Amino acid sequence: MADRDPEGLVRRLRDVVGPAGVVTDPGAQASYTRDWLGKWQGRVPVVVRPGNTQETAAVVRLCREAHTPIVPQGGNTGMSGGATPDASGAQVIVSTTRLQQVRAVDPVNNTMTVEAGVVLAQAQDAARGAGRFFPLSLGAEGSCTVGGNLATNAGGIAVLRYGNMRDLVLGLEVVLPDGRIWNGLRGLRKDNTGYDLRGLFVGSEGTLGIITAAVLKLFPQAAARATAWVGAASLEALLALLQQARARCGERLVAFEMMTDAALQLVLRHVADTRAPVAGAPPFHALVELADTEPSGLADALEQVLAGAMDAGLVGEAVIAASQSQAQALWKLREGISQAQVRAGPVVKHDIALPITVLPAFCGEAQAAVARTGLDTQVINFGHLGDGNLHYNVLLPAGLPPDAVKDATARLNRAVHDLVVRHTGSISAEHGVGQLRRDELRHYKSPVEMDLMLAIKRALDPNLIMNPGKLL
Ligand code: FAD
Ligand code: 2HG
Ligand code: ZN
Repeated sequence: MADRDPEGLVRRLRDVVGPAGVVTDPGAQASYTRDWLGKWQGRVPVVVRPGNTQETAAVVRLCREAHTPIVPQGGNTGMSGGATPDASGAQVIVSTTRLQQVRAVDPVNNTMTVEAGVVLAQAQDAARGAGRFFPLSLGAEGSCTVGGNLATNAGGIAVLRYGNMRDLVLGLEVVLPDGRIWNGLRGLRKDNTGYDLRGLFVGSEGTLGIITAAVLKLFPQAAARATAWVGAASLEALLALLQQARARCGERLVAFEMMTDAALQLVLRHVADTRAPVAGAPPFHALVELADTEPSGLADALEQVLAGAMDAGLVGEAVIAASQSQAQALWKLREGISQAQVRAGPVVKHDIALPITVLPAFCGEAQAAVARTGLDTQVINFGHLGDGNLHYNVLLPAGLPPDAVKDATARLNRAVHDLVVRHTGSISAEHGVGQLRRDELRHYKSPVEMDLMLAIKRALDPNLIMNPGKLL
């Protein structure tokens, strides 16, 4: 800790947030200082849990005075190590988990104002309670927070229809690195009064300030949903199906998720109560979902799209969920992939975005590039096909020693990311950079872009106390 009197700082922080707002016992800190994947482990003298925006600002001011870096943390479900402190013991975690208020829901303006520590599923419930729909949805929605979703610009399964978190936010309240509060909680769809400050904080991964509240967009609730699973012989066939579904269903198409058969088999092996949705083992699978505010006609529309695709030879086996529980069983297969990977062994994660046109060529070339490393690997390729976002993950043998995992990670990152950049893609689509991809970012971003980002960082956080070692 840069502060010469860390105990004094902890005492002053306790004075601000009360005894319930500080965690100093290392046992009780364990769930904060380690990430859920078990990749990163940090050490802190204290986890601070302010109860409101004013307390958060006071905490930031105290840390700034004590030259003590802050690691903002929400639900700690991130995939890139952004919320895990370093091992120096010189940083403190500021957890938003007590910022729990749904401050307002306005069904006429179609907005709600929620605090950063509200869990995503609770935000969805609050919208539902007012007869509206908040569309961000992802596997961790039972524990990730709205603040974390904003700070990582989270994506998930409905981006195709509703966009990512950046598209779903109208206003922000942020505690700045100097302890001032920026109140930008405006529920406006039009506001051209200068630079896009809100946009700066979305995706900033805790490096520019602590988001304490947000105004989020709401949408009409769907009256009907139709969900199908299809098997296909190639990625090209799935892309053709995607185009047809879009052309016929328009905005009713809300999700188009892809997984290879290797990914499905991993889930069937490692996740309880799962079974193969279609006969045979087609090399590619897709989970397609339509939703509409009109209660009737949706299943027919889906059936027609699939019948047309079958006639054209695009898909083989297909199944349409006949009930909500069947739909849930299909989603369980898709959402079980992360857990199945954890159980299978060390995995090198690639969260990449490409123009969907180049996905088939990319996948062929990436398979060859991974094979050329000569490593013992299995590619687990899946993702949000409609967004061009693949989780092109590579599984390594269980029990591989940490040094060998590190070496394999560096070689596989280079093999996959070189190809991504050659195809004008992005090396971080939705999980952020954190500490996982920091070196990769520096390797691939142009000097101009790095300069611009560093200039923004220095302007907002000249003392470099917000989440050092992450992103930049
Ligand atoms: P944390 O993990 O606590 O923090 C993430 C980053 O945000 C850190 O850099 C942290 O410093 C910063 N941060 C957190 N809160 C604040 C704040 N209030 N102010 C400033 N900075 C802050 N992500 C997707 O995008 N799409 C998916 O489909 C998806 N699926 C997932 C499935 C599973 C099973 C799991 C475990 C994770 C998944 N994720 C997915 C990743 C993760 O859930 C998201 O990144 C989520 O947005 C992180 O929220 P969090 O509250 O847990 O943030
Ligand atoms: C998903 O799409 C998540 O399921 C997690 O973004 C991806 O486990 C992963 O790599
Ligand atoms: Zn994803």
